[in-house]
Amino acid sequence: SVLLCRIRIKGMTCTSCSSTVESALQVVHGVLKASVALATEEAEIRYDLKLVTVDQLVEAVEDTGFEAVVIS
Ligand code: 9UX
Repeated sequence: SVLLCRIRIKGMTCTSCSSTVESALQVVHGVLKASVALATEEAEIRYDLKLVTVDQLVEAVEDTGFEAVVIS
């Protein structure tokens, strides 16, 4: 089953930052689509809940060096 997750990401200052986070999310097993908006500091992720957890999505963001807080 596919769900949508929104994560607030703190500390991004340029489009290279947001691209790094977006790419990190896109390669996580179970992620179908991920987009990161610098202006809103938000990631929107479509994922298969049988394959990946929200905690793992948060970890993937934090592994890039930015702070992540689940919004919904
Ligand atoms: Mo460049 Mo964005 O170091 O942090 S990738 S400002």
